[in-house]
Amino acid sequence: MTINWNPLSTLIAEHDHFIVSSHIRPDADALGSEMAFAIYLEQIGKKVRIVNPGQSPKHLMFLDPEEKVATIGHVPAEVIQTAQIHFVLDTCSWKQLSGVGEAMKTAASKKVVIDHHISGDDLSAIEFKDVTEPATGCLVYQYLTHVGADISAFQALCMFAAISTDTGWFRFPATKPSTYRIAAELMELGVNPQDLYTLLYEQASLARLKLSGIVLQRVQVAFEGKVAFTFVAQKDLAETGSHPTDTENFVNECLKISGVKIAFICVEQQNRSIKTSFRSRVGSNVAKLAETFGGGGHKQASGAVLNTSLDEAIKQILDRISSMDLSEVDDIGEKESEISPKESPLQATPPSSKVIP
Ligand SMILES: [Mn+2]
Repeated sequence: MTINWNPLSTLIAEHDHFIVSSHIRPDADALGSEMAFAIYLEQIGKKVRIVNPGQSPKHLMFLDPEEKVATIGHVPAEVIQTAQIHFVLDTCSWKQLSGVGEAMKTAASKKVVIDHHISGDDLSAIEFKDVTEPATGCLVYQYLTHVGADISAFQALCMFAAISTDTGWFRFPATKPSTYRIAAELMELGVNPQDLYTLLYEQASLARLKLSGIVLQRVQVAFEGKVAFTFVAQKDLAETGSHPTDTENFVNECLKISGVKIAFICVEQQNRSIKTSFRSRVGSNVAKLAETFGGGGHKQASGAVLNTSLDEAIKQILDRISSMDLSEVDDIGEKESEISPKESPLQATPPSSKVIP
């Protein structure tokens, strides 16, 4: 699939005042794509503001060293209202645009979406979408090369960060030969993947490392090793001096155990509710599971909040897993011999011992 970029060039040529936005909790694909694209617009003499619905995470501030990215609450309303084109990158969802979406709705600007997500709302936008691309960064790169932009080393870094993170460092199924070609070209433009990897993935605090020790020590498996889980209590954060965001990714560690199909982590919140994240390998649908607790998400990653104790939350989740068929055998064309319907991955004997000692 190749996007016809000419209409985008025409739109840009005919206007001068632009807003570039992306989704709440911007990730490296959102920020990297926005930065690389906005810098290009500036290079060709356009006025551009990057305005997001929420703050950028601290660990991604290296993509915005001059703090160009503003949040919607911190820009005067007329900035959005007077823009001629409002670019939306890496999302096509009103919900994900949050406050930016609200402001967009009343603005007269033309809306333009550059995105790679399958699902989305009708933003009444001109869309430049390619769902076969693993990252919006790939689309921005395509456009910048289409117009022969003079891509700086920093823009290259932004796009490499966008693409490498959305592909799980080039290993997710959406990664394709052209993805590696783009990476190669970005490297030729000055990106050092080793340094970038360190910036992205090797910035843990001592507190987080200690917390991970506690949390991983606690991992238990159930259902004959097909489900792995752990938990974080408020006192663990206090004892290690960790930040609540430090619990991110621990659930993915649980999924690394051989044979595990579903992993979850229960994190006790300050208000004592239990925020639970579910992960699964292809073949099991944890969105269904999260929905039964009033949550939601994707088949492979979902979440829910349970208003109960840690001990009780884990018990309820295990009970629910034992009573549900979460397998997605047909969906992925998995061979019947691998998972027989009789022996669904999640209908095995529940664990006998009490979950939390
Ligand atoms: Mn993306």
